[in-house]
Amino acid sequence: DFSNSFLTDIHIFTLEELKTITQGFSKHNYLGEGGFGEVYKGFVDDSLKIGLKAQPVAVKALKQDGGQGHREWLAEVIILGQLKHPHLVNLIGYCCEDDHRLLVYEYMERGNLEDHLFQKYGGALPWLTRVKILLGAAKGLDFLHKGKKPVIYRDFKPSNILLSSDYNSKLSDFGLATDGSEAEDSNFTKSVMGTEGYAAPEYISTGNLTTMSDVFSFGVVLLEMLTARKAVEKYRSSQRGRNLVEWARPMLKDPNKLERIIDPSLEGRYSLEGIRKAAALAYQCLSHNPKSRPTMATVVKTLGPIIDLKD
Ligand code: ACK
Repeated sequence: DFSNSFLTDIHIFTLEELKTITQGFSKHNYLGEGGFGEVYKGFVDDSLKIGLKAQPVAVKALKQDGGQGHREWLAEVIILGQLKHPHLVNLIGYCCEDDHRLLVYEYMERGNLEDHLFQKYGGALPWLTRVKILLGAAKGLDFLHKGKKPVIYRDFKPSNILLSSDYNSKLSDFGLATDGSEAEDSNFTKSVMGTEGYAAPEYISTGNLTTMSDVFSFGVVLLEMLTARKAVEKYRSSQRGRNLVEWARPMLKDPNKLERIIDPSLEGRYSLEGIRKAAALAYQCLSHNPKSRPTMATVVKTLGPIIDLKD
């Protein structure tokens, strides 16, 4: 029996209402596949008479297999139902009928960061837009980490960062987020979950999951923003193909080599001081030793002033 008494301002939708909102989950409303379900665009309008303001929404329908899809639905309801922040995607409501599990979010006009960063939309993102996106995402992570019981996001990567029309960024997909309590009295989880290329080395090798695992993943995305290269691909260095972090790490801390890895489409369109600060920050976030990484609060403090430096 699922009680929503601890949730603030969450609307419970009927399946019928969600069918109306998404025009019967029509293919014209289909946005894409995420985690454990499909996402559709919808529109809440006043004719529904459910007391919600008229607005566009994104409706995620989780897999109906009773397994991972249901677990992800519950994790999202519990976490996003309680945590409200300008840089976490807003959960407007949910539906739970028979084995149907759906989630209704605010609609984010520009979809996810992955599609923008890796050029699905043509023109490259300007450097300061990239910093604005990173700063927003950093504030979202900082908020999660700062709670009485810190929440570890665990799956920080561009496809989980959603963008509004003015490039405000919000974290989405909390199906893997955890306060660590599911692994009995320690943060050592039995199976490593997350995404190759983004997960911290100590998490992959020993299952040790801390807020510093999120900081490493943040460093990977920061590096992707600097280089416009994907973390999961291999890059040649002498005879060996290396992943992005290993390939770029030495050049991040060498001012004479830094320009070799910066996204060429940014050339001449950034302040060198800002790029250097961002590169030094990425280097620290990507430390092998979790204790050498900055906290997300420090990341926020470091990134903020870069926005004030002129292009
Ligand atoms: O790049 P996209 O359009 O942004 O493709 C993916 C797809 O659904 C699967 O995750 C999009 N999506 C997810 N949540 C939202 C949302 N709240 N607003 C707009 N689009 C969303 C995501």
